[in-house]
Amino acid sequence: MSSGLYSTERKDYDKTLDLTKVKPYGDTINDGKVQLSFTLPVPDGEKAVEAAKQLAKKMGLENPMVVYHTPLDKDFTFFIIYGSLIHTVDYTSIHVETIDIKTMTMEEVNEYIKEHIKRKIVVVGATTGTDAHTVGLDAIMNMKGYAGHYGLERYEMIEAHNLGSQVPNEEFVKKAIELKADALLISQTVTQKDIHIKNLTHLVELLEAEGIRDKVLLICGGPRITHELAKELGYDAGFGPGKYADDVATFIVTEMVKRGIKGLRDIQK
Ligand code: B12
Repeated sequence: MSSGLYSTERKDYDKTLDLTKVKPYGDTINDGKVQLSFTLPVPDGEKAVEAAKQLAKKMGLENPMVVYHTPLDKDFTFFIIYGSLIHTVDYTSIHVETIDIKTMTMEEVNEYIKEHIKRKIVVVGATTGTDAHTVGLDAIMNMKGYAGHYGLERYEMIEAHNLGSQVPNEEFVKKAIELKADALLISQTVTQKDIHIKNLTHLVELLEAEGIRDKVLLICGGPRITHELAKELGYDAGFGPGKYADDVATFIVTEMVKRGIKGLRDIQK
């Protein structure tokens, strides 16, 4: 790579950049400049502004400036604050779990399935629990696709079932067994009070109780989902923004072959 923060070129240009002590950047390297926004449950006014400033200092901002504040109603105030962050991180010591595969095109995935799996694969997806956000899951599954990437319903060798939103975990598991799924796709958008974590964990528990967890690929996605979080929760993979049907399809088919996943075809219910 010849450009970007990591290149020798860039480091020579900016001698003050130390990747063991990285902090935010505004105008000059190491200035620590950040913009922060939050709401306080207090009425708008000078006392509220001072409270926001004190909180920003406690968060590690030097010289915090409240550049915008507005009442949301009589008891709540919204703030935007600028300041310089005092904290740094050691970028060189960071390791994250990522999905390290070269994404195939839809045609390549179909060919791969024909050659290596020799039958159509069954993918069942839903937005589960109380979550009513369907757009993310549709982006992955819908025939029309999203951002120029056709969804799984368009794939010749994939039988894709989109069960929609607000599907209870119990019903999802029942449907997955009925449809003889090979891969399960769960979308979670709402994160308030960590409801997505509880919901995702509950599904894993149900699959384990049915004795079918290891027979399927279990994949989740959504705006707050990372691959690392998904793995922590007992999923095989997690896909967030910027990921599309072809990324998901590639993961499913290569992983099915690599791990010899047979799906739920032989489950009698
Ligand atoms: C549209 C929308 C709605 C619509 C949903 C309509 C529908 N049919 O989906 C409606 C109006 C119903 C709605 C309701 C609510 N919403 Co809303 N909504 C949004 C909004 C504006 C866009 C979400 C969206 O469609 N994104 C586009 C898709 C394509 O992006 P995506 O989901 O990230 O999907 C991508 C990846 O994440 C990934 N992916 C997603 N799912 C999956 C699944 C799998 C298996 C895989 C592999 C990948 C994958 O692939 C996609 C493509 O790259 C967001 C704000 C925003 N701008 O993001 C708020 C937002 C998500 N909503 C929010 C909230 C709070 C709510 C409500 C609770 C509001 C309320 N108090 O009533 C309700 C909840 C209703 C419910 N029971 O779920 C919050 C969530 C905050 C949080 N941390 O939980 C947001 C962020 C708004 C905000 N800033 O407060 N909402």
